[in-house]
Amino acid sequence: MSDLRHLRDDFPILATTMRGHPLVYLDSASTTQKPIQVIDAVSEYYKTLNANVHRGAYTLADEATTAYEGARRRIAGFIKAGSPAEVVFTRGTTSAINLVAYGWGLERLGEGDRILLTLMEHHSNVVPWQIIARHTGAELVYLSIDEDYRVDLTDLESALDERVKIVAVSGMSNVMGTIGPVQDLAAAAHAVGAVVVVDGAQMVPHLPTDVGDVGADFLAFGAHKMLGPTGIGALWGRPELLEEMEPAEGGGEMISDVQLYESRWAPVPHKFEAGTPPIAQAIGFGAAVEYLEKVGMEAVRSHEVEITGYALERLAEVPDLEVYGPRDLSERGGAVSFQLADIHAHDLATVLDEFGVAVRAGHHCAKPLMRHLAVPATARASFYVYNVEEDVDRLVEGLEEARRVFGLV
Ligand code: 7TS
Repeated sequence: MSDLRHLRDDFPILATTMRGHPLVYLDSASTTQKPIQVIDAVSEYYKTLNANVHRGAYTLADEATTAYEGARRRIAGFIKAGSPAEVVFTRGTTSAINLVAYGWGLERLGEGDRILLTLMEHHSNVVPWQIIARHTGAELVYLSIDEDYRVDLTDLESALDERVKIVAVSGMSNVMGTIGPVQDLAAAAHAVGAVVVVDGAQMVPHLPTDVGDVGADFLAFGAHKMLGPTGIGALWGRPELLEEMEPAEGGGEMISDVQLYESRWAPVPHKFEAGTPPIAQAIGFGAAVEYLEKVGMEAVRSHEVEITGYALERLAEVPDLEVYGPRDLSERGGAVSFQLADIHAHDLATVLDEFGVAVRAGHHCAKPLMRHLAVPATARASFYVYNVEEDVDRLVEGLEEARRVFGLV
């Protein structure tokens, strides 16, 4: 296995115990753990640089602004954006998608228009569009999932016509690990004049990302699933679309002039960043990206393929276990959902917790997908750079113990 084991020393939490066992953290699709480099960047900011950005006439405020804008530059570089101005800081993936829904969709959609989604979307790429559809009279249409847990493109031709104004798709499923057919959808969507929004919450942390290759018009992602702090994320947008797009929030920092009855907006990206931004979090996000760049995203991806391959192999040895997700490693990332016989996922997760193994159980904020898979919930193990084969072995031992506890052996 491409060995990233040495990285574990950077993550203080991995040295802790849970229920008397060394922690096996298998919930990185929810949020990743943070390396000391990110923790230090946040705490150094508060110790040495703390001031509000874009307003102070004093040195400390200038330095804070430089650090904040430096983080934006680094994040833009990480996704190969043309310029830092194409990167808008948001509170996370959810608020980045909401920004497009309110800033772009609300103005442009109307009766008879359609928003095309897929059945594997996270609620944060469903509910904002439902709200916008309700405001505008537009309707939602969905592409289904095929029996290999991939987005089913057989209905694409009938689903995608000039009524479709927005195509919103996940770059990687947080439930099944499926990599979304983003490039195919983007090409087809652009052919009918639709705008493409990619939910990159799982994709950007796990796959080397070049926005030029993705082919989307907007890409939403968040820091906390890629080693960074919570409370910060980004929306990348094509510069001409960001210019046209309305701000979804008004307030300080986002204006160039305010009169009694109207205002003019600050240049992009600031017109989308109303109020004091999460400064320390942005700096932590920059540090996370710097860390991932040092590891190298190609190495992140190869490690994920290897550990997911090992997990799928080991899980196949567990009787009564059904795994939901593509088998082909080139089509998937490291979120592995499963169901053990008819045991509820929460009960299973509770037994695994007794062994220090942290997995998520539930609908994973993807209820339409759960209904399609005809399960109320799944248990999910998800991997990141710090996971090692022994973590998978501990998961499998926990599952064997669960089979005993639930009387399956
Ligand atoms: N999109 C996808 C594909 C996600 O996996 C998530 C979070 C989001 C959007 C929303 O991100 P947020 O940071 O704005 O909340 N996914 C999960 C998960 O799988 N378990 O907890 C959060």
